[in-house]
Amino acid sequence: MNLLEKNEKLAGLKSFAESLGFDGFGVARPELGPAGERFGKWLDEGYDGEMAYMRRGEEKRKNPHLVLEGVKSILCFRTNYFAMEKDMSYVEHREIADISIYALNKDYHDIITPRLRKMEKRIQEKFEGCKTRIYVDTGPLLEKPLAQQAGLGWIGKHTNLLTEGMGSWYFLSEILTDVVLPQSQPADDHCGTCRSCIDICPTKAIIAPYVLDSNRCISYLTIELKGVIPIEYRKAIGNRIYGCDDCQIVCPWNSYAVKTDDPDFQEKQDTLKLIDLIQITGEMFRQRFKGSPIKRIKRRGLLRNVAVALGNSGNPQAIPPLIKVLDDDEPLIRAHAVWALGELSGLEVLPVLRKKLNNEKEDIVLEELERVEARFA
Ligand code: B12
Repeated sequence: MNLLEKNEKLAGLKSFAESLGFDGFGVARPELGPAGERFGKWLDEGYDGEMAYMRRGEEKRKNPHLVLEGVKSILCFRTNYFAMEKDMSYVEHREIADISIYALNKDYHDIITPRLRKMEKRIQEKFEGCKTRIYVDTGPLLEKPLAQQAGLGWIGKHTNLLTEGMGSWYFLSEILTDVVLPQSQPADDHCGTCRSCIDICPTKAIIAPYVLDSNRCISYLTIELKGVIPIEYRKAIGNRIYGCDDCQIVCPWNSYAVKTDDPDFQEKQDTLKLIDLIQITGEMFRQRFKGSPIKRIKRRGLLRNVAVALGNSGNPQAIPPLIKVLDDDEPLIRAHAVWALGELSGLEVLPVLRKKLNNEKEDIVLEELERVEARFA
């Protein structure tokens, strides 16, 4: 097949991708260049926190040839999920749970995977007998540097991929293939001297331009971290209960973000009250978050985050439900409820805590109790 024919087929694939709801499409070579080394350094510094899967897949992430033997091209796709304006005023509504825009809808893996499968089928029809493999954050692949090479945007100082005239509110996904396809023109960096994302980050997780320490990132702390949220970040978490959008909200390029009319991404923030969420039972959790990415952190993760947010809410009405939660079976939830009660109450909370936790055996809960006792000593 000559280059002209390949370009024609590629144009056909591009319009098919658009019809499936992908708003950006490009081709990268399966070589990572400096991104592979930077990834290794990032792991060496421990910036991956407890995300063991990042380390496990290190070699594959650095080398797409280990993901698909004989890979020649990586088709990269962008899916816009921006359906609602969001500004920093959400932090003032301290009694309302904030959920990152990307997590408001059905889990994006479930939305994008069927689209990728259709795309994969079309590629196999056009290039008979070719090998393909699809990805949407479902395996070891460095999606951002590949998408940058495929011309879909550049990696910003906040470390997300962003695009001129489009912003960064989109997901990435890929199809690896052994077909040699013409490579797209890589995108250039347009962050310039801007530092908005670095300065806004509540936990100062962007420790240098283009370098994120996950251990500090609220997205990591509220989603990926399974255990106790380190005390030094709890106040900064504010009312964010699942992920964080701040570095993207303040990015000047996001003022050009175009809203999507994709029916799968139309869910708006539905003013969930923290005080209601803390009272959610296992059954209610399963029903309310069925199909949502939030189900990933389970009820224990959600209530841990909600307890922290309630501790930051300044709302004394949260005290009774938090006291009730001290009877929860889950030590992680009890521990964060103790902290929240210490934040919301005065000295009078101590006898209540001591009585409720009279038979407490779990170290993580007892440590929180000691901390509150020390605070009022
Ligand atoms: C692990 C992970 C996380 C971790 C770590 C984030 C991170 N920055 O890597 C945590 C849990 C914190 C996270 C958070 C979020 N994530 Co996430 N995450 C991933 C995942 C699985 C791997 C990313 C990775 O490889 N990180 C490794 C490090 C080394 O990469 P990096 O920080 O990008 O570093 C690169 C550059 O910064 C660059 N670099 C380093 N130094 C320098 C210096 C210079 C001078 C230059 C030019 C470049 C440069 O080189 C590094 C290697 O490429 C990807 C999916 C995937 N498979 O790729 C999704 C992914 C990156 N996440 C995504 C999303 C949506 C988010 C959140 C926005 C969710 C939210 N609202 O809470 C936040 C954003 C937080 C942030 N500012 O990054 C999307 C991003 C889409 C986009 N537009 O870019 C992805 C691509 C998932 C997807 N399929 O769509 N995520």
